[in-house]
Amino acid sequence: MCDVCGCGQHDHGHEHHHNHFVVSDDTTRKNVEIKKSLLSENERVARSNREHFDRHGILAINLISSPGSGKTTLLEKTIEALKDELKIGVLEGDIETERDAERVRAKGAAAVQLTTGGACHLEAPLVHKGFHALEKQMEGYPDILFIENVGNLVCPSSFYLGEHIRVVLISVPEGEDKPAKYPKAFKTSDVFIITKADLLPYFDFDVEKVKEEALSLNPNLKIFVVSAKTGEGLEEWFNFLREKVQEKKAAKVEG
Ligand SMILES: Nc1nc2c(ncn2[C@@H]2O[C@H](COP(=O)(O)OP(=O)(O)OP(=O)(O)O)[C@@H](O)[C@H]2O)c(=O)[nH]1
Ligand SMILES: [Mg+2]
Repeated sequence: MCDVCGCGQHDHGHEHHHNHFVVSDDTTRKNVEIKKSLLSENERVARSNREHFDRHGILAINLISSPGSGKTTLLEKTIEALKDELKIGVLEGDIETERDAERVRAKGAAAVQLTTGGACHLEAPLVHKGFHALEKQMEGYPDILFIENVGNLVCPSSFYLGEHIRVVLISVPEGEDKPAKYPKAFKTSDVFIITKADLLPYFDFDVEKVKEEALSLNPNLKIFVVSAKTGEGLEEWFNFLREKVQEKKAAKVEG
């Protein structure tokens, strides 16, 4: 699948029956070493991104979910609601196309599309580059920077981008077993948003059970249940963002 993080390293393109989990040859060892050095280079640039955001009092939020969970739709609603009170910038991560950047621009936010050309997650150096393009576009700094990661619930959890808040989203049709099956996304996030709550009557999705399971993985998760369609839960999300932006600005003044 992705050549960068190594998640496709066993895709040899032929039929075979080896057990990959016990293979320990030279190629495997080299792949692990390359992955480790990529992760540490990523970490170094992520820290420098974070310092840059802190210096300018910018609240950076990284959104992670499977394709289609409703990341861009939630951003569209958020921009509509907050654009008159906050400066909003968006970095849109996708494998291909400018579509999500066009969608959020149409709602009034500045946006830069980051296309990974195959990689299934964003990395800190691309965010660094994209943020400078966004600064130029905005002729200044945003109050909030949203980074919409590539639709994928696995690999983005391993790559810190310099964000202050990591948000994981699961939509109701995806099923209630997702926190347990994709624990890293939940363990490394600060916020969990259950999206498409308007579809609850049509699916076996027990919200309380899902919340409980997510909290058993990470007791510090702040949880929202929202519907972009009916507006349910959105005001709580907007208030949370307002509060966090104020905290960030106050920290900048004190610093
Ligand atoms: N019923 C319902 N549909 C929704 C809601 N939010 C988003 N959708 C629909 O879900 C689909 C995918 O939404 P997107 O916002 O594009 O999802 P995404 O997570 O940005 O997708 P990728 O960028 O491809 O990963 C669209 O058809 C949306 O209209 C919601 O609250 N309720
Ligand atoms: Mg999207």
